[in-house]
This record gives sequence, C-alpha cells and structure tokens, in this order.
Amino acid sequence: MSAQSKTFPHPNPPPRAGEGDERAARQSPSLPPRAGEEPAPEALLIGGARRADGGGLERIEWMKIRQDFPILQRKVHGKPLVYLDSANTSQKPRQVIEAVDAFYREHNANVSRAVHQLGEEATALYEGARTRLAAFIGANHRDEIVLTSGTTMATNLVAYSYLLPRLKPGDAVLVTAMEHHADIVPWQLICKSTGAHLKVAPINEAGELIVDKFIEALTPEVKFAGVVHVSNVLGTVNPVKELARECRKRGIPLLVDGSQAAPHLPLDVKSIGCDFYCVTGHKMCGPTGTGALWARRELLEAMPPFFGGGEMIKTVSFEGTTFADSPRRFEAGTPNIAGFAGLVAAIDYLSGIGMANVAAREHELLEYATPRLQAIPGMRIFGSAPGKAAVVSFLVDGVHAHDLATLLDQEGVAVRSGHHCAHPLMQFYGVAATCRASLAFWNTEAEIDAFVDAIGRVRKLLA
Ligand code: C6P
Repeated sequence: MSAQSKTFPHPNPPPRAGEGDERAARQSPSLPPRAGEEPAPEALLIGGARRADGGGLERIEWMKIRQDFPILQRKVHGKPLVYLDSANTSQKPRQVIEAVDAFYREHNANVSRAVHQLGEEATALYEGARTRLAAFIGANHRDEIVLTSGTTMATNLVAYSYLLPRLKPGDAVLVTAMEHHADIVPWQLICKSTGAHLKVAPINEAGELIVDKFIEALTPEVKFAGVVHVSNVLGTVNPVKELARECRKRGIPLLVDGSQAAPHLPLDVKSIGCDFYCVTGHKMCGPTGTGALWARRELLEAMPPFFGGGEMIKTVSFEGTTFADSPRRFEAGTPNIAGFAGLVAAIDYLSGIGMANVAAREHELLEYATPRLQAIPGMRIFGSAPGKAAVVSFLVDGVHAHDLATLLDQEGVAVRSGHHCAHPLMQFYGVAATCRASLAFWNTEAEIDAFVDAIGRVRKLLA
C-alpha cells in the first residue's frame, strides 16, 4: 500500500482518490452550507450586511468565521487587537493550529525515508500538501508542484536552476517597477554572473503597469520575465493573462509571483498561461516556511537540481550522482513537514470558504475603508488601480511612517511600515517608507472604524 492510500486518524488527512478538497474544511461549523443544504437563517448575514446572492456567491457568516482565529481574541497594550498586516503574514485559524499540533502529537516522523507507520503518515501529509496546492492553483498535475519554504525559495530555485544555465552576456530579464525584492534580487545575482542585465517595465502614478511599455520591452534580448500578480504595496492586480500571452508569442518564459494573489483570489495557472507561479503558505493562513513553485512539467523536467543532499537522488557514488525525477530532485533534505501538514488544513479551510467569497468580502472591506481613509486630512494613498486587492499603503502629512505605525500599535492596531521589500517602488514615489494596512476576509467594518479613529487620535497627538 502506498503512503498516500493509507488511512489514519487526523483532523485534516490528505484526500484519497475521489475525495473532494473541501471535506476536511467542512468540519468547521462556521463554513457555508453545501449546495442543496438549507442555510441556517443566521448564516444569511455577511459581516452585518445582507448580500443579494446574484453572483453565485455563497452566503457566509463572516463573524463566525472570525471566531476560528484564536489570536484575534487577544489584547495588545490593553486594546483589542486590530490586525491589518495580513500581506506580511496571515493569522492562522484553529484548524491549521490543530493540524500542526496533531502532527507533532500523533504523526511526527521524517518523510519518504521510513517504512514504519509514522513515516508513512508523515509522508502522506507532506504529499497531501502537494496534491492540495496543485488543485488550489489549477495545476494539471501534482508533479508540477515543488514544495519550497516560500516564494523567495521558489524564485531562487528558478534563478539558479532554470536561468543560470541559459543566460549569456547581452541577454536581459524583464521585471516591472512594482516588484518585491524576491522578484528582483535573484535575477540580479544571475545577471551579474552571466553578463546579462535587468530591464524594467514602468508603472503610472496610480500604480498600474503600463502594459504597452511592458510589451514594447519584450525585445529579442529578453530571455525571461518576472511579474508580480498582486502588488504587496499597491494592491494592483496585474493583467497576467495578457502578459503571459505576449511573452508566449515571443517564446519568453514568464514567472508570476503569486504571493499576494493566492491568499485572496481564485487561481488557475492553466488559464493564466504563465510558465512559473510562486506561492507562499504563511500568507494563505498556513504555517511559515511553506510554499511552492509551480512550473510547466516540461520545464521542470529539463531543470537540474539547485542544491544537493538527501532525498533528491536516485544513486550516489564517489564517481557521481543520478538524481530523482522532478519535483523531488528539488527538495533536498528534511522539509517543514509539520508546516505542510498545517498547509493542508489551510488550503482546505480557504477552499471551504471559497476563494470567490474571500475576494468578494475583502473587496467589500476595501470599499468600506477607502473613503474613510481618504477623508482624513493630509492622507496620501499609494495605488488606486481599479479592482485592486485589499491593501492600502499610505502616509499622513507630517507624520513619519514608522512613528505612525508605532503609535497605532499603542492603540492595538497592527500595520506594517517601511519599504515593504520594494525599494524601487518607494523610489518611484519618492518616499523612504509608507504605512500599509492589509485586510483579510475576517476583518470587520468595526475594526476599520477603530483603525481610522486611531489615525485621527495619532494626528492630534502629533499636531
Ligand atoms: N511580502 C510583505 O509584508 P516569502 O518571504 O518568501 O514568504 O515571500 C516573499 C514575497 C514575495 N513576493 C511578494 C509579492 C511578497 O509580498 C512577499 C512577502 C511581505 O509584503 C514581507 S516583505
């Protein structure tokens, strides 16, 4: 019997053939009813408002979903926590916390090594994460998923395994002006050692990619392009399908950094048409140190290993080594098995809510927050692309971003301040840092009010 077909008691075991991904998530009492089930009357409320259910969205009781997140009950500096830093790392529902706990209590062993029961259980959980991630992002096959520690590891894997052997002097890598450092620095390192260079497609003041300029920049020396799907600073959702189509016409492989898209939007890498897609588990309600690279199978199969060690080989002798097939030849050493057990639960959790519902709720919260923030005197918001994700970067006249974030923290409000690992974007706007509030589906209108009121108090304090 293979490890994957084995059954054992676990709050969120990986699916067996024919089992739906939503099964474990449905264990949550706060999740929406299945199609055909009668919703409880109180489940018709969405964050206090009633939604006309015309768009095929399920009716979700968001206030009950919120109760799945134990950390939201705590106080910070004596005030109720208002966590607006989900783009940095998301909070975790109890289902994820319990899955990690259950892993160490009941299943802890190393993966793919031991034939004993615990080893098989640990392997099944780890491989379950690969299966779940493949389904979650719309991959054709689970073997297109390399499990990594996050997006940073994924882009570095592509840089060293795919790009390094291919670039030569005079070649170029195209990125956009809104990239995170994880989608700049790895390419720069490879450019430095190959004599290639970086090209940058510009954005406009609203924080939108100038698509015509991106297409114009796809000249013959460009051998690779990297684009963020959703900007972590601006919330801009890039037209990745169109960009992929243009890259494909010219035979240029495109990597899409989906770190900020996977937690907030329904995804289908097949329909995007890109070549590589990266996700990071800790922004998707999952544990830190988990994530994945998706790549077209033919690309992965042609890529050499990036680093070597245990579990990525077929044979080793002092004369030489033969390597395991992809994706395992990219997964040397002991991975974050407990983390991936938690990621299984996280993906089940998000799938149970439905990513279209997550996106709709977060859009509703953004629509609530934006005019209230804009009404604050001296407020400057960075990024106003239509259809942007629920991220608001801002500055208040005369107040340093770090001072504002520190004083908001005293009010129990957690926002991020700094360059957000996007130095070039800060340079574009001519600022050293911004404050950033990033919303999640479990935030509330009341929290947004508390945040806006807290900014008002901080302004008065500093006036
Ligand atoms: N952004 C933020 O506060 P890792 O660290 O590998 O999990 O993710 C890196 C990363 C890559 N791309 C984008 C678009 C990202 O937003 C991030 C992480 C955090 O915005 C920390 S800088």
